[in-house]
Amino acid sequence: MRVWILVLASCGRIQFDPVDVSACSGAGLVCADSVTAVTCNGRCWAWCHDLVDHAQAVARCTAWGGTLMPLSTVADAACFRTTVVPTDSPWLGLEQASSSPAADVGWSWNGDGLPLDYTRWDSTQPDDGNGGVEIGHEQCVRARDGTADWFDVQCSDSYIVACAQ
Ligand SMILES: [Ca+2]
Repeated sequence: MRVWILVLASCGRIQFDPVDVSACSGAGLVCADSVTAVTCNGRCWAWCHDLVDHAQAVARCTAWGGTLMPLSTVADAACFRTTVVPTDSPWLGLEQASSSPAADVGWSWNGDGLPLDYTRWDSTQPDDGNGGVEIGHEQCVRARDGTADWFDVQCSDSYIVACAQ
């Protein structure tokens, strides 16, 4: 009987506490600069001020065990600028499929291919570098310092690393 109770307690913990935020740590996120780790909306977020291109930012977040700054829900987006990266210009995990026929289509979070439930583009974005037509120039996204709004930029540009588990 005692064993059965322990099993139920274990299942309950897994169901109601999917992320052990008490264990939130930036350990494993490779940065020359110091790493900041905080919890928000039940997730662990970590970032540093290293300036790297999009591919390098993705690789570092993956190695840490997370994904590049995912702001796919209103709740997660609310963490940004209030708790996670209050200033500075981080990469966001938004990517555009290379076959997209226009600047404002084909976007998904970390390449999952799912439609966006929430967007916060700057009023002038996405513009694919003012081209108006998607020609593959700006298929990654960052937030500009001082705003939470999204700007499509070239993936070869350099911005800071920010991740979430
Ligand atoms: Ca742009």
